[in-house]
Amino acid sequence: MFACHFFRWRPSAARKPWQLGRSLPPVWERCQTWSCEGLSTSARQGQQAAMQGKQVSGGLEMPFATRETETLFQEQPEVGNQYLEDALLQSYLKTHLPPKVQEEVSRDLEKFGNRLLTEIKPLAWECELNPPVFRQYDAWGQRLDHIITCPAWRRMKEIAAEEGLIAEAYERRYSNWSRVHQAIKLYLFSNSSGGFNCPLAMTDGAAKVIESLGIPGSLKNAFDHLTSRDPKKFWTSGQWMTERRGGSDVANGTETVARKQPDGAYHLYGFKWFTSAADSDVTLTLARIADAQGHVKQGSGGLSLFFLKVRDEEGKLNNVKVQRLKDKLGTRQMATAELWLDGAKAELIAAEGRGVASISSMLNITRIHNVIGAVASMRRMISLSREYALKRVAFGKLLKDHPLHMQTIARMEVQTRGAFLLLMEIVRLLGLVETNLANEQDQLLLRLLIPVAKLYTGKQASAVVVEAMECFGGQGYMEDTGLPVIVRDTLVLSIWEGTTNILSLDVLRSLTKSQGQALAVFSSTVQRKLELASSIEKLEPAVKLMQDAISSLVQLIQRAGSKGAVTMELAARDFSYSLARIYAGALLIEHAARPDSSSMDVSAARRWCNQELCPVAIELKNGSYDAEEAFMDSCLVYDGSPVSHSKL
Ligand code: UCC
Repeated sequence: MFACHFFRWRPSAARKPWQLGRSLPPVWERCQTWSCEGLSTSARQGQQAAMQGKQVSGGLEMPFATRETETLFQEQPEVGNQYLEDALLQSYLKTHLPPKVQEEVSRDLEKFGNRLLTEIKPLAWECELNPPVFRQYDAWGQRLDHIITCPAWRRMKEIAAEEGLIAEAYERRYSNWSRVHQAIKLYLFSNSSGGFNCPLAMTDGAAKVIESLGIPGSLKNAFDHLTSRDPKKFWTSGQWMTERRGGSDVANGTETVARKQPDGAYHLYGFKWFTSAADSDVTLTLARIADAQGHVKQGSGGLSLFFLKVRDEEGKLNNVKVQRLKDKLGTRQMATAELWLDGAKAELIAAEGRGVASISSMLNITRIHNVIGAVASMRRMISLSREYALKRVAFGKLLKDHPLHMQTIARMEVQTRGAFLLLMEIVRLLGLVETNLANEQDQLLLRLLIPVAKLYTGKQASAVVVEAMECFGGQGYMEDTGLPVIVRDTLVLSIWEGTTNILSLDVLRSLTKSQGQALAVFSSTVQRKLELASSIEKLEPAVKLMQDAISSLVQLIQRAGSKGAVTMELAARDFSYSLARIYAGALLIEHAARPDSSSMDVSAARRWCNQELCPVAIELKNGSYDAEEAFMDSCLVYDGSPVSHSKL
């Protein structure tokens, strides 16, 4: 029997106002404290866990009807202050930040870590239990299109402002380190945000676009709201990009049309298929400007970037109609909607026809947030797994004393460490770029590493959270433990903000645009990091493996370059994985080469480098990217009839 007796059934009649109008799954309410990690504990539980084996066999002697079904039999895994419990995070800050900045940032993070535990985590669980509902009409048939969010969700918005989760990055009080500070706060916030990390990602992206446009006068007010620390003033932004035919192929699939008005504003007409956090205050979106004859230009060059407020001063929707809310696997705390734009008043904010290029600074920011979410999910699942291993007895001993179990968690830990350092490297570079401290090489490296990290950590996180779920046995599959929420919310990370294949093609795009320079910078940066470690004996094997991987990569580029576009496309994903593994390997080695590094740092670097660092070289050798293999791919998929091969 699972622990549903810790929850009390509330009939649907007792729903709260924000739950009206949608058939909700049963609402379970906690009898005791709100906690997404599950059950409350008592002092006796440690003993109970140790006695567990005895109870199970002993239970057979006891008549079932008299057994204490109300008694907890397993102490729950609980995490503490996530800043204080993250040794790698602390050592990163100590190594890289100037001492005074490190001291202040550390103090803020510790305080925030406590606030997360005491105030924010319970709100996150409330958001999970009370997803947004959509009320399209009132009782008298009047159209409302009201997305009703729960009080906890709205409180998250206030907290985000109070904590400066966006502001921190734009105030730049720690110069180039402000981005690192902000990213770490978001990383700590991510798993306790009740899905509010999503609107924050887009808000950050919108602020970035406005800043990159030089904060034009017409957008100054919006920029101030998006970057405000005042909860009453703070706005969030959406990113309305996806249309029915254009999830990935935005350039060709966008149908929304913009008609210019005599006052210079535009009215937008179209249908947005996925709009995340549709309760946001403002949004950026793409549309095709119609000429006097009503004609629009197709393709990427026909797209322009617009800013609009979702509601007017009175709270009336800006000629936007909500068709319905999406029924998603995860991120259910957050309202994703289908929206009709029926003359929505908007402002053209960048050069006509430069929509994709202009919104790409938003994409790069939201992709970094995606990496933050991925690393945070991995870290949270590992923290819970290791806690559980200290409390759960199986086969007569605690899980922590089973070597195979520890090996499983250690492997996840190595993956998470690599991903964490990759994230830190990207936000470090972003901080340099934003404070004009970056050189051209830094900029090229950042452009290349964003898609690499997004695609790689999205996949890593999905694998790690599913693996970690197993560490709890059947409990990992139980809704009321909160663990499935983390799993569901993580699985989206390889899809939104560009799927793995689309991001792999973006990696190639960044290399092509730089005419190979980005790869040269990548390679020299990795080499530099390895040199720092070359005199450290314990790291020698790892350094050697990395050097072999880089030379394989260089040879591959020379060989594949002459093979044409199809080969490059087929190799794109494996190539991107190779870049991710090599770069993260270099970062782990660099971290392990610090004078005050620990044996765990060395072990993590060594283990990371023991995996296949350059899978693209192996696949090239196997002929996986040859035309015949591509033909066979199609045959395999269609069982002998290669219907899609003509396109190659
Ligand atoms: O909206 C979504 C969900 C929101 C939820 C956010 C929460 C996330 C945070 C999570 C927290 C846990 S999902 C929507 C996702 N959609 C996408 O990501 C779109 C995927 N598709 C692509 O990325 C494609 O590659 C496109 C749309 C960018 C391809 O468009 P084009 O027009 O075919 O691409 P082009 O022609 O290559 O690029 C046009 C211009 C070029 O500049 P110029 O003209 O100067 O040469 C490119 O260099 O745009 C530039 N460009 C970029 N620049 C394109 N991509 C980039 C880039 N990433 N960085 C810099």
